[in-house]
Amino acid sequence: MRIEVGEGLDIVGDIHACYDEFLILLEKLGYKQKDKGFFYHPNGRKLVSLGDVMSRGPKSILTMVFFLKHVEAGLAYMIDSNHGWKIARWLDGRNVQLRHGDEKVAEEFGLYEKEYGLQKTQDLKAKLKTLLLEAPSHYIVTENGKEKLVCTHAGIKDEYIGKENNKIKNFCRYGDVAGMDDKGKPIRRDWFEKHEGELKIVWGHDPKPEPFMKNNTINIDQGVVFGGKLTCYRYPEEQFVFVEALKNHSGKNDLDNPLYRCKAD
Ligand SMILES: [Mn+2]
Repeated sequence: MRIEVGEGLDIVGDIHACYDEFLILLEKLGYKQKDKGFFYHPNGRKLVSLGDVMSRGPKSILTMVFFLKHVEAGLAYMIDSNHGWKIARWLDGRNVQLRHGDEKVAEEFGLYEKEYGLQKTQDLKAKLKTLLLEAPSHYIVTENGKEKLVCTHAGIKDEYIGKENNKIKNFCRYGDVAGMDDKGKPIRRDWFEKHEGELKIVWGHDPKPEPFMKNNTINIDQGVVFGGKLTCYRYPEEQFVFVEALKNHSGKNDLDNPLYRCKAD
């Protein structure tokens, strides 16, 4: 779970199947498409996805296949996440309820199978299942071997950094959830209040209108699927690059839209 910063990392927040916005982001960041659909950065930079690349939005399969290819080729890293874990279990044939936009992934696979046939669909599902099940709960970014930055999906406790077990995986997928409120929304505890020290933590999952910084933590999920924007945090430059959503893809509006709730707050 350690990555040397190398020629630089482009850390991308929750894409949620907004593949068109993601391609615009890659262009803005200077990535060039070369042979067989691979995207390379001329300076050798690499991509890090904070997870939730699929579900809710329109192009889950294309986005997952992008990371399948680029992770296999050593050009990108992808972290475990709540939707990723749900889809992994679904692909594994386990009995899970697909909702909160995960049902859109199943719909896409239905269309994919009609177009490409059962065998090709099963092959792809098996590869994506492995990718998602093997994704780590977090990465530690090092510079000349020194730990500088942690990338995770929904949060992490300081004492979990560098370790991996089921409890830690769940915390990183969902954050510090204290149950559900009477409307069925998760009650989130602010794990970042307890973060101490020099190590910077970059996370997503909880959409906020702008990057949110507290105690050396940065949230870079700006809710592109809800009509917000897709965020990249470049390291070591510590710069943000944004792509505005082409539309609100989520089907949610007004009070159901988490971005709207943030703005109203
Ligand atoms: Mn999430």
